[in-house]
Amino acid sequence: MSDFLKHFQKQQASLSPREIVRQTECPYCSVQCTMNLHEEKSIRVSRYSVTARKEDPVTDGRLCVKGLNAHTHVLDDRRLKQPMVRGRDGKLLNVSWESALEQIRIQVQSLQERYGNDTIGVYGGGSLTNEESYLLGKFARIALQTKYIDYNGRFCMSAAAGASNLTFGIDRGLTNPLSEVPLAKCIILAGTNIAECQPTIMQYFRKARQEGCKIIVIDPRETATCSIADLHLKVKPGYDAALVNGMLKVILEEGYVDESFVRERTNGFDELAEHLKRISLSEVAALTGISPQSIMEAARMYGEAETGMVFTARGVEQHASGVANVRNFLNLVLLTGKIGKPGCGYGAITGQANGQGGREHGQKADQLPGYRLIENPEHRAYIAKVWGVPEDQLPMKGLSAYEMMEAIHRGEIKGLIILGSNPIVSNPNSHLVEKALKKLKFLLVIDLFESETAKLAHMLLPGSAYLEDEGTMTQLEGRVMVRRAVKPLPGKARLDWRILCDIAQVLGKGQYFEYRSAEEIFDELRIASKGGKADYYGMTYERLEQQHGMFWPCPEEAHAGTPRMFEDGFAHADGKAKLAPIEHQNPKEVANRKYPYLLTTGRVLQHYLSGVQTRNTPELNSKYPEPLLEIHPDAAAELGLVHGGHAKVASKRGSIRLKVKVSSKIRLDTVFVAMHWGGDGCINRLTNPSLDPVCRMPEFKVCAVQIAPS
Ligand SMILES: Nc1nc2c(c(=O)[nH]1)N[C@H]1C(S)=C(S)[C@@H](COP(=O)(O)OP(=O)(O)OC[C@H]3O[C@@H](n4cnc5c(=O)[nH]c(N)nc54)[C@H](O)[C@@H]3O)O[C@H]1N2
Ligand SMILES: Nc1nc2c(c(=O)[nH]1)N[C@H]1C(S)=C(S)[C@@H](COP(=O)(O)OP(=O)(O)OC[C@H]3O[C@@H](n4cnc5c(=O)[nH]c(N)nc54)[C@H](O)[C@@H]3O)O[C@H]1N2
Ligand code: SF4
Ligand SMILES: [Mo]
Repeated sequence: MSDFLKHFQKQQASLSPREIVRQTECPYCSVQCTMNLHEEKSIRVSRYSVTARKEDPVTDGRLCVKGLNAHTHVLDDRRLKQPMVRGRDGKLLNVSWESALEQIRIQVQSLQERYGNDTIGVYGGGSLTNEESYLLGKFARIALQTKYIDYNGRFCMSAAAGASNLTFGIDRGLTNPLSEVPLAKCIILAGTNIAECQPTIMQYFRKARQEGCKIIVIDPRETATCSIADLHLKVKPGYDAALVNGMLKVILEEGYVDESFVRERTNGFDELAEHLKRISLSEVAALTGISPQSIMEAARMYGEAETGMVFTARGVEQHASGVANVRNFLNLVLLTGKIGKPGCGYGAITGQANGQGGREHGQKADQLPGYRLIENPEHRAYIAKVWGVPEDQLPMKGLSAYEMMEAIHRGEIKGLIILGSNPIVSNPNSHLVEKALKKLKFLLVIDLFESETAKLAHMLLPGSAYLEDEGTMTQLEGRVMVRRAVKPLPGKARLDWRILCDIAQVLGKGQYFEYRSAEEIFDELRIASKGGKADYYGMTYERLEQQHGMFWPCPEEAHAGTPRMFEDGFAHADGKAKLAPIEHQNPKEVANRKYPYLLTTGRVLQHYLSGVQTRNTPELNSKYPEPLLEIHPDAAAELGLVHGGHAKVASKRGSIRLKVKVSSKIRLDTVFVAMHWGGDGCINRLTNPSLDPVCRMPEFKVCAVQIAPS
């Protein structure tokens, strides 16, 4: 009997007969805190509540406010419970599954006959299980035979992934387990607001600090995470690479380079050293707004420490130079030899529940399962064999998420199927996205709610929430965990993976999608990932449950998994990592006379992403019911704004009206707005869709704006 079952039975024995307790995992952030869902049955209704699990492998029995309230939206009566089709009058009508599937068949086939297979696009998300991410990629390539598939992780992880692939030859978010954080003697937290975004892992950093670790936070705002900082560098948004060049120069000149590590385990030192000679600390200070003394202090803290870790998140990554920004932080790690050892490593803190697994198994435009590449002939041949199709039937790569929206706008894609994302709220330059989605001849949305995007859909299908669905999720450490279903689906809702199989069936491709359970999909995924970079072959549901999750790569059933990466070598052919000189680039928009302030965007504790789930959770929404414009008191005074008053904020692309929150915690030249609202509260009406040349990440974290009282 598995540990999970034993634990479950023990719990049952200690409860009243009407109370049932089942283990589940939070649907929100990448920590994937496990929790107990209590169901108290009375004659007519069941009451649900949640408690933390002391046995959780990561959180030591902690949950944040989102996790404690996560079940609320799942139980909400506004959940979609029936397939719906939009009538001629624009109203949604309930239809049967048979009728919905038949209409999907007609729409897809007639569009593809007329405009070719690539006229249908697919758009996924990082909340989906590994099994669903895998299936969505297979669905696009086999059932629809379209090259157009991408997902919201493009906006999330792509810059860090791009940098890790270039520097290390592989991309796993955290190179070391969180349990090693307290072994670090210096930690850099750059553009990551852990206290609000992954609150239950703050304990590791607090513990490190108690053990004498120095913590440096790099953020234009003094966030809640700064409560653990020994040094806060209030960088100007968009200038991280410049700041790191300054730190690297100090590291090099003051002798903090680990020479034997650099010699034996890296390439590219000479070019980097040459580049650093040209860096001037006073120029860096002028660009970043950080004094030369603070730059030196930070470099010395990290350089002197015997062990150390660097973490980045979206603050550094969501830029048109996101890959370059992260690569410079990796230069810091490599130059000082702080990787591949206990308490030494790098971490890109993943965002979504399955942000890590979601980027490994083929829902990305250029990717096949196991982190294989769709344009690599050997990779194509292997996956074609697993799927039982001739290799030339697999499409080549398509476009990134925002570029797909542009292709829709140009009329090159006429049908779109969205599973688990709300792109009209989360894409940059959302005016264009709205126009594009309205041009579609067929928009199918599979969701839990009628999201802002679903409001434009021709057809809506009721999908499954985390309590109802089963599958594996790969959390931020690279640990794969099984999440069991603990509740039946509401109304006529269906499991997300089942819906994909049903659509494939009516499209005449049912023979490739004959699964009876998520576990069967996982068993196919294991084979598809075998020999790939993200190798899951050695994991089975049984092993995963017995061991409270396992770290990939895990190439054999006898393999224990890989908690710490790069102990002996990196994943490039010669086993070495690549140092790279990084030239600082200005953000695509800098402050100017017409648009004198810099807008940066991000998150608040109570809400999650496009807000569909958390705005539908009264306990969370009531605490932060509308977007706020965070602005420095001196800037507010100059503009004539008062706390609680309203302001109009405009960029070149659009404007919105927001309530003002005056705060001395933000830089004078910068304002901050959270991303969790659609419609008139959607900050993405303003954001800049300039994309990173390597990973196609948009510049969510900086654009130029003007502000006026309203
Ligand atoms: N409460 C909550 N938690 C979440 C989420 C959520 O929506 N709400 N979303 C999840 C997801 S998908 C993600 S991706 C993660 C995101 O987690 P984070 O990346 O930590 O969150 P953000 O708020 O987007 O950005 C982090 C910080 O970057 C700073 N920043 C802005 N511009 C710059 C810059 O140019 N340089 C630097 N160094 N910093 C900058 C911002 O001030 C902000 O404090 O959180 C996950 N957890
Ligand atoms: N300005 C700005 N924009 C940003 C960012 C930023 O920092 N600033 N961050 C970016 C980042 S990091 C991310 S990750 C994206 C996220 O952006 P989105 O993908 O748009 O965000 P979500 O709110 O997660 O959208 C999920 C949708 O799927 C539904 N859903 C949730 N779980 C399930 C499920 O299991 N099954 C089904 N069928 N539906 C489900 C929800 O109801 C919701 O409608 O936003 C990006 N946009
Ligand atoms: S939102 Fe993240 S930290 Fe909070 S309970 Fe859920 S998984 Fe844990
Ligand atoms: Mo994200």
